Amino acid sequence: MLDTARIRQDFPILSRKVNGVPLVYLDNAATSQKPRSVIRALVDYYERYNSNVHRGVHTLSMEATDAMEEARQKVADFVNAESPSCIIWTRNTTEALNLVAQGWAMEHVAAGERIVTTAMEHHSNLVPWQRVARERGAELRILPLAEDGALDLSDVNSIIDTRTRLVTAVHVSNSLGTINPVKALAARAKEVGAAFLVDGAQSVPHMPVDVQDIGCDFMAFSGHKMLGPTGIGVLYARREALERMEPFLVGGEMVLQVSYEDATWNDLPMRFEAGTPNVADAIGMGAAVDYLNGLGMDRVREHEIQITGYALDAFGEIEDLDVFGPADPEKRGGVIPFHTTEVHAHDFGTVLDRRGIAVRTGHHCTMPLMETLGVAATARASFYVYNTEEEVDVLVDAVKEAMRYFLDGSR
Ligand code: 7TS
Repeated sequence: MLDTARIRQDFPILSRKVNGVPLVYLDNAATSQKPRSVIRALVDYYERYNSNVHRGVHTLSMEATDAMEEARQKVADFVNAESPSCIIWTRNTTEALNLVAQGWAMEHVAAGERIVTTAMEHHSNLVPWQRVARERGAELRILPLAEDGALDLSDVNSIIDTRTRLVTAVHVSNSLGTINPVKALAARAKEVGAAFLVDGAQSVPHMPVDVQDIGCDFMAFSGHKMLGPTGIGVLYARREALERMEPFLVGGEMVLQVSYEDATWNDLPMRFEAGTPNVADAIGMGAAVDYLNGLGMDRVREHEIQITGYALDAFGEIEDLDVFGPADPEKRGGVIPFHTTEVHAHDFGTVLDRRGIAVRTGHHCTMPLMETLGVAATARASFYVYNTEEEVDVLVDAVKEAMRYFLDGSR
């Protein structure tokens, strides 16, 4: 098991107080906190070797280039990519997904063909496909939700058919916690000759992820949700997929030869990284990967199953409170969305904040899913490596108190 007491000492922010009480940070699906080693890597870069990369022959530039490329290698190894040239730096998951939409789908999806996504996607993995479908005259199909918060795959073979060019799915839902069977979806996509894209924003930070084992062509994820800095994300792409992709930003860094009339593209991965990259935050993301590797991703996942199971049991005992997503903690990530008709999600958020507890409230950028669930909003607690069962107790007490308060008030 993870030694949460020791881990917590690595995160300076966890010792602060909010509204006079210790912070209980349970908004990790939105963004995670950062360990000292990540903060130090950023400061170290700016204090010792801040420089532009891939251009200078001077020492600082070479040091910065080496550090950024080392971070790329670390990220590649972290998800078992074939090569660091399959790792493209982006700003975040959203940009990585849009890169596939603009660079790949706009090129390869034709009128009358199909793109398939799921009913539980974050807007970032839905809206880009709506646009591609509209502009290319393609059809967007949705894999529906089953009763238990999993995907209903009973019609998967007719929804993903031979006219499908791209299948995409979130690996772990940020609104339900559901872990989707991405390996099976990859196999079906392959059967019909479609590309397969995984939104790994909520999986890569929380469990061992192996892109080759899954068999995906693309995977998108963000540094800030995995103990790294904001402003840095990743698109993993298989080499063959990258070679069939067009850059959607053009300019410096991404070219090989330029004349007044024309230009040729640089090698991979630089072809997709126009302009000065986010050197500092890429290096910071490398430090975050080091930290997670130090804990061991198997143990990170184990901790999450344990704390999620504990929270599900405790929430299960609260009358009139609905918890969405699969009942089995083995089948979900550390995300607990809860809802009651008695208390508005935002009121939960406010009352919990008074107790120092940070949770997310709202639609979590999954408005169509909220409609399917028949709710306007949920409150959501989400866990990470530093969260403890004691913090779950504080949360559960505060939720009970809020329900008592609003129920009494409404009588
Ligand atoms: N995909 C999933 C599954 C996500 O959970 C998020 C962010 C994104 C994509 C977008 O990531 P970004 O780094 O590009 O913003 N999810 C959340 C959330 O649940 N609350 O705040 C952000």
